[in-house]
Amino acid sequence: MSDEKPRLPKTRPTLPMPDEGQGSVVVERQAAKTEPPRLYQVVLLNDDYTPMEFVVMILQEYFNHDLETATQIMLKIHHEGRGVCGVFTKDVAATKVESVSTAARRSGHPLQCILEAA
Ligand code: TYC
Repeated sequence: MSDEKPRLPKTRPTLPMPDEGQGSVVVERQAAKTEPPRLYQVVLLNDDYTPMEFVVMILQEYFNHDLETATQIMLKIHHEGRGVCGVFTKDVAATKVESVSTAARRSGHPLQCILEAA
């Protein structure tokens, strides 16, 4: 199932031109400006087995956080159960989730990484 909210096609009526005695007024519809893309959070979940160092490495390598920020985010996840790694467009967020999940699996860790609408 798609989590996309339906987006109505956006059109905006242009102002009618004055009727120059022709007996009719044409109302044009013009495509409205493109909306900014929806954003998605990539969230890491806590577990009892993934080493803290591995989570810090993931936050540095895949989300470009420096060591101090990565450590703070990891500790937040450890204490609160979850934490946001970054906010991205849908394709980028989905690719991050896939890359992190693959890296965790390859290393034998149960680390869970999910995507949420921001
Ligand atoms: N709770 C883990 C431990 O004590 C560390 C951990 C932090 C695991 C964050 C996952 O997303 C996570 N080793």
